[in-house]
Amino acid sequence: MKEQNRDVGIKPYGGSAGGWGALKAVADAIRHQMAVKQDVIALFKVNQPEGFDCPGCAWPDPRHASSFEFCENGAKAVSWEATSKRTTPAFFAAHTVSELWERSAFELEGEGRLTHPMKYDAASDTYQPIEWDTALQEIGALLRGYDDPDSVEFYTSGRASNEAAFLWQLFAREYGTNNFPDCSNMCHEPTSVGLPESIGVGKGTVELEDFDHADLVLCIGHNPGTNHPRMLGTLREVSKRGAKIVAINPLRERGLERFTSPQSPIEMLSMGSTQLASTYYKVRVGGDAAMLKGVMKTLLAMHDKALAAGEPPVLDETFISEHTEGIAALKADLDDTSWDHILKVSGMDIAEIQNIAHLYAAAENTIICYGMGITQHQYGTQNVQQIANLLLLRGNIGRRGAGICPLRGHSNVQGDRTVGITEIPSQTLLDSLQKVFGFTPPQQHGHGAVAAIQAIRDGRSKALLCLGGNLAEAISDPQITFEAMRKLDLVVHMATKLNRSHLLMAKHSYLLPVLGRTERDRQASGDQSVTVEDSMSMVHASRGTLEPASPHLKSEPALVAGLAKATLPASRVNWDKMVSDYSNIRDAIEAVFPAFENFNQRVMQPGGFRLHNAASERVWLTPSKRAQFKVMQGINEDPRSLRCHDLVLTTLRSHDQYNTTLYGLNDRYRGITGRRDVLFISADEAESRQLRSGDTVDMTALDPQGNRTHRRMKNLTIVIYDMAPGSVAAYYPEANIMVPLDSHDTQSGIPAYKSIPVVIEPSAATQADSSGVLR
Ligand SMILES: Nc1nc2c(c(=O)[nH]1)N[C@H]1C(S)=C(S)[C@@H](COP(=O)(O)OP(=O)(O)OC[C@H]3O[C@@H](n4cnc5c(=O)[nH]c(N)nc54)[C@H](O)[C@@H]3O)O[C@H]1N2
Ligand SMILES: Nc1nc2c(c(=O)[nH]1)N[C@H]1C(S)=C(S)[C@@H](COP(=O)(O)OP(=O)(O)OC[C@H]3O[C@@H](n4cnc5c(=O)[nH]c(N)nc54)[C@H](O)[C@@H]3O)O[C@H]1N2
Ligand SMILES: [Mo]
Repeated sequence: MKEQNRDVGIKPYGGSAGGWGALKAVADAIRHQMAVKQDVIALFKVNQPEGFDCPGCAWPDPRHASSFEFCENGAKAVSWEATSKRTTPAFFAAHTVSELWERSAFELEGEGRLTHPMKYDAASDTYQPIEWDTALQEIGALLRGYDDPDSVEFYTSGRASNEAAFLWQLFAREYGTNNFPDCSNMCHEPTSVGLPESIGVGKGTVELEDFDHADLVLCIGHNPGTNHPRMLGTLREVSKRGAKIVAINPLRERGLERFTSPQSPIEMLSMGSTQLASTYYKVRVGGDAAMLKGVMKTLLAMHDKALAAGEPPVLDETFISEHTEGIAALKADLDDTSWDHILKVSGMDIAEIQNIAHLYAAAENTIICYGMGITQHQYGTQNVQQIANLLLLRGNIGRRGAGICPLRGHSNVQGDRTVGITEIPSQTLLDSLQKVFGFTPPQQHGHGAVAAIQAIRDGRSKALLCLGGNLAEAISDPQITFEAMRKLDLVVHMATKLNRSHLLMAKHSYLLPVLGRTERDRQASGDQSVTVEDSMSMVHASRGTLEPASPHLKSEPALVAGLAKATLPASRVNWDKMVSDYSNIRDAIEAVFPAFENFNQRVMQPGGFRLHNAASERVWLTPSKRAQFKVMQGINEDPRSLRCHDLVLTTLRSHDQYNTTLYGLNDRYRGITGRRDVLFISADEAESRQLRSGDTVDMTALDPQGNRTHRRMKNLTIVIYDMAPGSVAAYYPEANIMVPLDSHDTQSGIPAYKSIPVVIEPSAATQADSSGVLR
């Protein structure tokens, strides 16, 4: 770092990830921010056979884990839900919606758990309590009144259990639509769309045990210290075994560099730590595909050279000829891609790219992990496919210690997809629903998240029902989205805590409180468990142990069933039976999806079971029954990549947030305290603009032609950070105002949250807004 950041609240972080800092952060958070009672903490049974699944992330548990694996951000996620604070009818009576709108996201959720079903009253501009039955009947009547079922949107956030999600899609499809915007559309859609074309399966191929056998783990575009902290324990083992970890990320993230395991008394007491990434490469924001192509180009050259010298081949030629298609086209594309282009777009040196290729060639088994740094781009799907290409070149899919590992987001986002939350259902799924339930599901495809907002904006969609989440704040372009939402006829939110989406009032607006995953779910047959699927296709049970936050809460499955009954009086589904005992829902899931054979029995095994994954066994479910090398289309001609805008903005999560939920205003590992109105930039980029740390700037988004737009963030405080050239970073969701709704990956529709061309200039104002809260 060339210069110390001099402003208050910005100080480089010197420690490792984890360690005493993590323990202290949890203790502070639980005591102060989250107001969790001591006796409740004793009930935490996270990720244990008898307990609830951690709502924090989708990283799997080590098999047969007997003890609670400590994770700072998991503890925060649980405590945030287990708070003793309540958002009651008295609170809503005392504050108009217009007044609440002025509050920050942090303040809104900070009010605690929702306790009663509420309905908006326009005359008083307040939410008022309503009886459950009245609410359900009113919503049912409104839904029955729409001529076209496709004018209703059914949103899902990825915390919903398999049971809730399955009933949700059943309700929507019997109602008559495939409109399933969901958080996956903003997250790993490029994985769901890109991987089936490449390897026939839209999921990762590795199991946790594969990390015990890998020689090389490439971590591209994810930040496990904050977003998947339990992964650090796995990486620590990899590193201790002497295997290599290589990080490729525009920002130097402490969680990829060093870790002190709170599970290790020796590391904790000696203040020691384990090095994670042996090498760290700073790729330019949006430069991954170019970097990957550079690595493959090098690999091909190494292969030719080895063959000429009579040395062992670098590529796995047997695997390529027996299992794949398209190598010639890939080679031609790599030949056509100039080093000049690769270096310019990736922002890396040729030596760095060659180094990655040499490490990859030297490793027997390689796993590539990736997150939002790969997916949330204009070319997110093609980025994912380039990763698959690189793995296929050396046969690194479908054998022990090797494979592709997308790090999923929400704890059950993968499971929701598996049980039918998709706007592009397969014919097999639709036929199967018809066979099992006897109604004809709609055949035409529905809306994903961006398409849903567009339909609402254009008045084609009239109603939005949200099973959790905060769609309005999570999606791009709040300028368009907020206005669109206010035009709806009906909006129904099923939620645990108050957020900004709930304050965008439709003609008829309902806010319905649900049980969280930590809470006991009592139904007619007794206490219920639900099930979830992690990033590695492991399905296991989760049973809440805490007393519900209010006696008026409904479980998500019960609420969805209630809505369905109120909407569809002639329904073919026995909703009461489903809800009385969730085993009946699991039987129905098994009847529709053969992969869930013996579901109720297998899920009772400690640790659950793994869903079959054909690609892991080298069975390729592509049309030609072979894995496909995919050539990038469009990018070489695209002005966006060729022109190489001077600065590209990426949007990030801080250490103190869960998506749109802010736990606090700190970002410990990046050295930020008490604020979020910052812009990360490298020392060189700052110097070339005569900017110093602590200066304030205004940032303007550019359109693809490089013209200025009206999208602007003002008074951002410069933070000099060890990061790639040509790149700047700001926090999500504040920076969503910089992303136009129509700026998304053409294949998967994912908003390009992480490739926004921008310019920055010194602020007109001399003083930064130090409240740390941007609205
Ligand atoms: N505590 C906590 N846990 C979470 C979440 C949370 O908000 N808080 N969210 C959950 C969800 S829904 C998700 S999807 C996951 C998200 O987990 P991640 O995928 O880790 O999410 P991000 O913070 O968006 O960004 C990831 C990393 O990508 C890097 N990056 C940015 N742009 C680029 C690029 O162009 N190329 C490359 N190579 N890297 C880039 C950033 O520097 C950052 O380190 O975490 C889940 N877990
Ligand atoms: N710029 C930018 N935008 C992004 C991203 C980014 O990296 N950059 N990331 C994207 C990603 S990966 C995602 S996944 C989306 C997140 O999009 P969402 O999943 O829609 O958003 P969350 O912030 O996770 O939702 C938080 C709300 O969920 C509700 N909630 C919490 N627990 C429960 C529960 O158990 N049941 C129910 N019914 N409700 C509950 C609470 O009311 C809380 O306010 O955002 C996307 N937006
Ligand atoms: Mo996500």
